[in-house]
Amino acid sequence: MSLVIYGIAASRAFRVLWAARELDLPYEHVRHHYKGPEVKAAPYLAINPMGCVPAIADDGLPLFESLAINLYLARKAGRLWPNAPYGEGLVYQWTLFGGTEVEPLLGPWFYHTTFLPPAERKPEVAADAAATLPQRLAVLDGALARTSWLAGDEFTIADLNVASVLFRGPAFGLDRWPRLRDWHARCYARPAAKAAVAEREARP
Ligand SMILES: N[C@@H](CCC(=O)N[C@@H](CS)C(=O)NCC(=O)O)C(=O)O
Repeated sequence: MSLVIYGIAASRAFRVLWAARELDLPYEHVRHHYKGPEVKAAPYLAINPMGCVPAIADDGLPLFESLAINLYLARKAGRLWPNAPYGEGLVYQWTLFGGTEVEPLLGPWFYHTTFLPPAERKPEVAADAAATLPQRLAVLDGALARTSWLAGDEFTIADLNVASVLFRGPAFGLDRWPRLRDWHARCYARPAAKAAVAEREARP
């Protein structure tokens, strides 16, 4: 059995590295930079035809899309994965919610307030995202009023996926949603999360 994870920790590969640690999976880490020529070269494009990171090769089987990779790894390991079909439904629901409703807002907000050089920032893009994001965060906060984790009473891959999408959540500010803020802190207090964060900070 061999698992190869492609992509530096300071990228969406962080999500997969966190999941692999949570699942106690041994892996080889190939630190391709998302701006590097290797991610646009044929050998890597055969693994991820989008030419971006992360991707994995699991016993030679290629897979891309960070959140899908995490669903696959958890399902295959049989850990961080609910037993009941409804729990699985919640895992899919929250993962897709993170990827389609939160990431497309938080990403541009972060880019246009912090990441891009000031001359390239578009304040109107950040403002639009900041206007819409609170409704999504309130939905998550409401869910956490019912159960302590997103798919029930145990931490699952849904929590990991959404928390990783919300990596920049504290920079946006989560104090208006105390349950979400506390859940985020609980997710990032996990030893596997701490190790993955340390890795992304050590090797930018
Ligand atoms: N939806 C993809 C997005 C992957 C993505 O955009 N990765 C960035 C790094 S975080 C990248 O490789 N960008 C370089 C490029 O697109 O050329 C996923 O979640 O895996």
